[in-house]
Amino acid sequence: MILVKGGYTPDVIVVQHGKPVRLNFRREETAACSEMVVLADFNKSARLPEGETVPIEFLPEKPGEHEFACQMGMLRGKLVVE
Ligand SMILES: [Cu+2]
Repeated sequence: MILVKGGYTPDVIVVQHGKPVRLNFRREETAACSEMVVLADFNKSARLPEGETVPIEFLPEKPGEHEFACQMGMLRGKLVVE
């Protein structure tokens, strides 16, 4: 579970390559800044209604580091694929 409130908590997520990943985002604020989360390297984005848990699922095929961020790129987190 990634809490979204003025940022992402935790803001570093470590996963294994070759295994399907589900990130559950839960936004606990109404600030417009955080209403979308974008995982650009995987062509994923989602709207985060306040108080709802929203999953983003994808398959990281190789090791590397990727950013997830709000639609403006102000709030940032890092996905580490091992
Ligand atoms: Cu923002």
